[in-house]
Amino acid sequence: MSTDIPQAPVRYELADGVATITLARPDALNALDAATKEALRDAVQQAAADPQVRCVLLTGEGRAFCVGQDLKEHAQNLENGIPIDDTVTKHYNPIVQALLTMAKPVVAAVGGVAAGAGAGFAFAADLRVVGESAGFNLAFAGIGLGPDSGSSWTLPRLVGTAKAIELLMRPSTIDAATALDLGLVTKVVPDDQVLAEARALATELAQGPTMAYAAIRQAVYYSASHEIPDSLERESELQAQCGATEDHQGAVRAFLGKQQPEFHGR
Ligand code: T3D
Repeated sequence: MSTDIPQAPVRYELADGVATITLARPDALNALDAATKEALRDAVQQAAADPQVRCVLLTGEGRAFCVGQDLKEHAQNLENGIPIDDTVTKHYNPIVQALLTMAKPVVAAVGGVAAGAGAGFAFAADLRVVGESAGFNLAFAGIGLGPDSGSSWTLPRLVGTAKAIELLMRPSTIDAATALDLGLVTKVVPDDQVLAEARALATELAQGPTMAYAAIRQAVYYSASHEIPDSLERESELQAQCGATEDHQGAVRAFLGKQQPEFHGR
């Protein structure tokens, strides 16, 4: 085998309805250089578009989940006059847009530190399974930047506006136990069980009512920024779509027949 071929910076595996997307630059703590951001953007968009995928599991290889923008590459870009908004528009925004809007659930397995955009990606998941020694660092202001990767949208929804501003203005690594208390994470588990626990959760979700999960994401996010009448109207539209699914109709029959429902995501 040639040693000249660099390892792909992102791996994509589909099994049991779960697309596992793994940031695979462990020696760089999964820092986001251009190749990694492009591969990640393509992977999340592929998962969003593939009807075989009924849940996405996002994780990072090695001792970090992701430390955000690769600052070594970033320094070179600054020297070469490449503007910041180039990567935000080309990479960070489409990645987070896909994570937050795909019509299926997203689980993050956070086995180590998640910083900057890495934290933003984790916050864009519906559920976060986190290792005991993992942590989150809203590192942006530490290098003189404001928030990106959707963290100005997700973080206040997770912890409230005042805490979000504090975490962004005074970045430090919040440990897993504190993150759990703040409501930033779903579950803290021993480090060596993060991936297995997250995979079990993702597999469970992949066997669930996919369109109902999509409706949950869409209704909750919509209602967070709309008045009650509009939110009720949106619930109504989404419920009509769910009500027309085989999954709903089969589950009602199963309930009345005192059987376990089987969901097929349609
Ligand atoms: O255009 C744009 O880029 C805008 C987009 C921005 C999106 C962003 O993500 S901005 C935020 C970028 N990320 C950061 O600022 C995080 C910087 N890192 C840290 O604050 C800390 O390293 C951590 C809190 C993540 C972890 O701390 P700790 O004590 O566990 O590890 P460490 O010793 O600080 O770092 C270990 C090594 O990783 C070290 O290298 P060395 O000394 O062993 O050779 C460190 O330089 C390197 N490293 C950590 N983060 C990055 C990094 N190298 C490149 N890029 C990084 N982001």
